[in-house]
Amino acid sequence: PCWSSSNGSIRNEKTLAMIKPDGLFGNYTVRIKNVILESGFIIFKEKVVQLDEDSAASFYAEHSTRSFFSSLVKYMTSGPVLVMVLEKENAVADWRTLIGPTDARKAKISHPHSIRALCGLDSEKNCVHGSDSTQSAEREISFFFKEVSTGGVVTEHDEL
Ligand code: IDP
Repeated sequence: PCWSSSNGSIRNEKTLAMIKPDGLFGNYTVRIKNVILESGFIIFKEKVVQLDEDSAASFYAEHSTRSFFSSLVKYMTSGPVLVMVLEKENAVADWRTLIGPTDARKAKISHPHSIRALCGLDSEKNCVHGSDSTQSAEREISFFFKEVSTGGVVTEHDEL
């Protein structure tokens, strides 16, 4: 079952958030985590990962034909990333809203309080990632955390 509240949103939805190498190198982790916690998310799981070329390419497989793909893989493997499973009502959409538009230059103008406006540089180096749909969240969470269940079903050790 999906656990819906009265307004139809999914309670305890999960999404995948990532602080990309520029975010970690720039020491933005604490500020980003404060935004996460102040916005009512639970950090359900987290770990630091160094992606290799194959895993970065696989994570961004949907962009494999784009001109920026090899540059993206190089960026994503340039240092460690911090991946987090965030949980709250409407986690997917709310985390996307908090991070702001893909192009950090545009974010600084149109969404000055977004995380990408805070720590991103341009359309590639935008310091954070967020799943763009519940389907992506499911794929991306199991990409990094095989043990986490994402469906609306509450499993034995999923919740307190
Ligand atoms: P999103 O991260 O906001 O969902 P996507 O279009 O899914 O944006 O792109 C994935 C990642 O690929 C972006 O976060 C960014 O790092 C990189 N990227 C997207 N568009 C461009 C571009 O036009 N040039 C260079 N890198 C890009």
